[in-house]
Amino acid sequence: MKKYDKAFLLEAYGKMTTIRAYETKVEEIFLAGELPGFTHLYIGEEACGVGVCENLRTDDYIESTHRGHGHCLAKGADIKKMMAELYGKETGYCRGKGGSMHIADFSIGMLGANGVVGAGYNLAMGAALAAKLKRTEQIAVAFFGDGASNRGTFHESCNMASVWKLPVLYVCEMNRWASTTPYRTTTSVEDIAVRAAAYDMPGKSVDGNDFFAVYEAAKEAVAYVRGGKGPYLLELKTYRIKGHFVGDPEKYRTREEVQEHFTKDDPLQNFRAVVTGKKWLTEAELDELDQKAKALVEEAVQEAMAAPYPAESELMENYYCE
Ligand SMILES: Cc1ncc(C[n+]2csc(CCOP(=O)(O)OP(=O)(O)O)c2C)c(N)n1
Repeated sequence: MKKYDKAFLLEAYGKMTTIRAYETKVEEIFLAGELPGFTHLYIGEEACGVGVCENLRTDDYIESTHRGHGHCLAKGADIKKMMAELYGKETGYCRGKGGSMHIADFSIGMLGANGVVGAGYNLAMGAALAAKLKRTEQIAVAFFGDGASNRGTFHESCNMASVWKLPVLYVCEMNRWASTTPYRTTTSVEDIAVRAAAYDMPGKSVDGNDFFAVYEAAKEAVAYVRGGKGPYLLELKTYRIKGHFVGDPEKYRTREEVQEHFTKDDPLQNFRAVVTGKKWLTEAELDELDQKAKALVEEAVQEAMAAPYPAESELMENYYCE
C-alpha cells in the first residue's frame, strides 16, 4: 500500500469519526423524544461517503438519499446547521422546515438528501449535463442503496448518461438491506456493479468498509468521469449497522448478525488498524480526533437547542423559488 500524507489521513479519519459521533448523538436524542420527524443513520458506512468525497472538488455535485447525514458531512456541510435542522430550528439548513431528509447546501455542491428512493439519479444527471454544456469539468455523484438500484429511474438514468457521455459517478452503497428486505430476495445479481455492462460503462465492486479501497477506487472512477469518458458505476460493499430508521424494531434480522458485522468489520476500526499498524498515526492522535468530534457534536446540540423556532408568520415561506 502506498504511503499517505499525514494531513490527509487526519482529515479522512476526522470526517469519519465526526459522522459516527453525529449519528450516535442523533440516535440518542431522537430516542429521548427531543427531535421531530424521521431519521436514518449512516453508522457503519462512513468509509463510503468519505472515501468518495475526498476525491471531489468543492464545486463537484453530490446527490444524496434518505440516509444523507454522512454524505453531507463528507462533502463539507456545516454540522451546526445540520443539527439545527433536525431540531426544526430557524438556524437550520432549511430554516427548520425540511428535517433530516431535505438537507442541501448548494455552496458545496450538495444538491440534497431525498426522501424519495431513487429520485436522485436524474437530479445528478441534470447537474452533470449542465457541467458538460458549460465545460466546467465538474462531475456529479449519485449516491444510492442496493434497494434503489432496482428502481426504473436507475436504469433510465444510466442509459441516458451513457448515451450522452455525461460526467456522472453512480455510487451504490450496498449495505445488504433495503428497509426490511435482504437484497438477494429483490435483486437479480450478486454484484450490482455488473449492471454497468448493460449501459456500456465501467463497473467495479470494492470493500466499502475499507477506506483505502474506497478512496483508490473512487480516485480511478472520478478521473474517468472527469476525463469526459462518460458515467461509471462504483459499488461499495458495506453493512447497515443500525435499524432502517431510528426506532426500527428490526424484526427481520438477528442481533447476532449485526454484532458480527460491527465487531469484525467496523470501518473506523479498520482504518485505525491500518494507520497504527503502519505507524502513520498513533492511537493518541486518533483518540484526540474522536474527542474533538464528540465535543463538536455537543456544541452543535447546545446551539441548536438554544436557537429559536421559525416564526409562525413564516409558515408559508420557502416553498417555491421567488
Ligand atoms: C419511491 C419510494 N419507495 C419506497 C420508499 C420507502 N423506503 C424508504 S427507504 C427504503 C429502502 C431503501 O433501501 P436502499 O435503497 O437499499 O437504501 P438503504 O436504506 O439501505 O440505505 C424504502 C423502501 C420511498 N421512500 N420512496
